Amino acid sequence: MTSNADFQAAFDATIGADEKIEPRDWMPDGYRNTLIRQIAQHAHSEIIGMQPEANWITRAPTLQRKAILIAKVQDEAGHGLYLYSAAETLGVSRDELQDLLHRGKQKYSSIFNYPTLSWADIGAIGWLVDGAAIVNQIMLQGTSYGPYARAMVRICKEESFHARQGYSILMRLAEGTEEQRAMLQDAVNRWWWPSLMMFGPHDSESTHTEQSMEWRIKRISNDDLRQMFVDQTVPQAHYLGVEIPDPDLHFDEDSGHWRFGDIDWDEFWATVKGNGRMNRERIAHKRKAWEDGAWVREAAQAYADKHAGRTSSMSEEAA
Ligand code: FAQ
Repeated sequence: MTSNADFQAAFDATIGADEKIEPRDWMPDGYRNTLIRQIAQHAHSEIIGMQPEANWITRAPTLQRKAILIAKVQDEAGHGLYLYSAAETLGVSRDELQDLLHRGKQKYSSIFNYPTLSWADIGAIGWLVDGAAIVNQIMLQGTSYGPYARAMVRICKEESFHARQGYSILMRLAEGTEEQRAMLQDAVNRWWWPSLMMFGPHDSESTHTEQSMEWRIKRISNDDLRQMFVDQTVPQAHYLGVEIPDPDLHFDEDSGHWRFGDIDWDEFWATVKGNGRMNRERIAHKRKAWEDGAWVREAAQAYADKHAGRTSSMSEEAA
C-alpha cells in the first residue's frame, strides 16, 4: 500500500527534477491552497483589470485605437477565464471563487484600484502595468503546476501585444503637442510607483515567497522581479523622453542596475486592505455585472441541461 510518505516523496522528486505537478497527482494541502490563492488572485486581477481600461473605450481618440482597446480588454477577460479554469483543476468551483472575491475574502492586484483620468493613462497601463505583469508572468511560465504554467504561455504572448500598444499610444503623445507631452508625463507620474508595488512587499516582508520558491510556484523573488522591471523600463522611459518620478533613481555602475527610491508601503497596504482610491467602486461594479449576468448563466445552464437530456434520451432510443 502506498503511504503518505511515499506520495510526499514522489511530489518532492517531481519538484526536485523540475517537472510539472498535474491535477491527477498527489500534492500537499499547503501547495494546493497556495496555488488556489495565487491563481484566483491572478484571475480576479485580470477581470477587475478590465474596468480601468474599459472606462476609455467610448472616448478612444480614433476608430483604430478604439478597436485595439476593445480587443485588449477582451483579451483580459480571456486571461481571467484560462486562469479560473486552471484554478478549477485544483478542486474549487468558479462560483466559489466569485463569491470569495465579492465578499472581499480573496484579493486582486493593488494596481487596479487607481483611476484612469486621461487617455495617456491607457498608454501608461499598457507600457507599465502590462510590462510589469509580463516580467512576473514570464517567470510563471516555469511554475511547477502544469495548468498554471501552460495558461501563462498564451497569456504572455497576448500581454506582449498589450505592452506594445501602450508604448505606441505614448510614442504618439511624445511626438505631439506640449499639452500631449504634459498629459503623458502626468500619467507616468501617477502609474510609476503603483506599478512597482505590483510585485508585492519586500522579500523580507513577504509571507509566502520562501515556501512558494521551495515549491517552485515562484521562481524569482518579489524584489528581484521588481529590479528586473526597473532595469528594462528606465531606458524605455529615456527613449520616450519622460521623467521617472523618483529623485533617487540612478544607475549603479558596480552592479549594473538602476537603483530606485523607497516605495510608499503605507499606500500599498491601505490599497491591499480595501482602502485604496477605487476599491469600493471596483467591487461594486464587479458585483453588479455578476448580478446583471444571472439570466445569461441561467439560460446557458437551461440549454446545457436540455441538451444533456436530449442526448441521454437519444442514446436510450439507440439502445
Ligand atoms: N496586490 O507573500 P507575498 C494583470 C498580497 S497582472 C494585492 O509576497 P505572494 C494583467 C499577497 O496576496 C496582475 N495584494 O505574496 C493585466 C499576500 O496576501 P495573502 C496580477 C498583494 O503571493 C494588465 C500578501 O500581500 N498578477 O492582471 C500584492 O507570494 C492590465 C503578502 O505578499 C498576478 O497576480 C499586490 N500587488 O506574491 C490585466 C501574478 N502583492 O494572500 C488587466 C501572480 C502582494 O497572504 C490590465 N501572482 N499581495 O492575504 C504573483 O506572482 C504573486 O501572488 C505576487 C505576490 C507576486 C503578486
